[in-house]
Amino acid sequence: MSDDPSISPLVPREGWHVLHLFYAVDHAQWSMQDDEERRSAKTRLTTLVQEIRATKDTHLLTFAVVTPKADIGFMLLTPDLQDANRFEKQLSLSLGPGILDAAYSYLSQTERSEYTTTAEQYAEQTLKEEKGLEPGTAEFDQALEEFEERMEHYLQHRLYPVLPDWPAICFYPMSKRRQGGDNWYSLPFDERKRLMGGHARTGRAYSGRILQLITGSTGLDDWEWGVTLLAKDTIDIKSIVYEMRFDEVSARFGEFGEFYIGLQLPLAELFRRVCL
Ligand code: 76R
Repeated sequence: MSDDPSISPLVPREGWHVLHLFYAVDHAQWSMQDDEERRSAKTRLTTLVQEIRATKDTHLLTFAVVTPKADIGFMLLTPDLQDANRFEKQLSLSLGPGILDAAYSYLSQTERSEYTTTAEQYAEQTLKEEKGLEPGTAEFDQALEEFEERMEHYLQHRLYPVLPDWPAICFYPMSKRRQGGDNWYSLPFDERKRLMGGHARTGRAYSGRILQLITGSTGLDDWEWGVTLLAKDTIDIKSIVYEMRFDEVSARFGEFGEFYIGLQLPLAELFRRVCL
């Protein structure tokens, strides 16, 4: 909620706003603060993080960025863009002016995908054609029921995700190519759908090892999607991204921005980690 009641919330018809924020710590500025100032700065950030996390339908991941591309990262998911904007300004200033320098940021929204597999497609292509199961048999019905349950969960997760505290977080922005014969947006829907089907198959093999969240950013930021991957082992991040490069949809159409790797940490450890 905004402090000024005349400012209306800006909540999308469905889904949430998502901000990825990456900051570098200005250690020269920080070293000029005395112990008392440093303590109160850290308390301010800690209190702010608690306040953000106490906001309805709002999640905030805090992580240390590996490599000097940045030091501290936040991933904020919240319905109202007014809140997202307010929290983002507060986070930037929380340790005092000039301490956190923006290194990279990304605005996107959670979204459904128009290529999600339907139960009919799964029944036809996967159960009948690939697995050779007969409709009406117990095996077929059970497999279809499992699929429907999984998809309900998957759709809910895409729009209203609750992300686990798995240690490794990978973020990168991406777009689909729009060049000559490889213009994703000039392909007919059926062709795009077929290509995305192959992509989903590769992705599903990482179930339980990779938690992926694809958020849309056309019109909101410089690329078309933000890709967030959570993992317990960085090998799974490396191998899913590698394997997908062979997938026709990534091989022909994928264009990628910078990659950021972070480690989710509680704030007290995060402060120690980045030497604050
Ligand atoms: O089962 C289904 O039908 C859902 C399938 C699915 C869609 C629609 C899916 C599954 N993704 C979808 C959409 Mn994905 N994804 C990426 C990347 O690095 C790269 O090459 C690409 C980055 C990864 C790593 C990944 C992982 N996916 C999308 C879209 C949006 C396209 C659109 O809507 O126009 C993008 C940009 C994208 C990119 N994908 C999966 C994964 C994984 C792990 C899965 C399986 C999820 C699961 O079933 O649990």
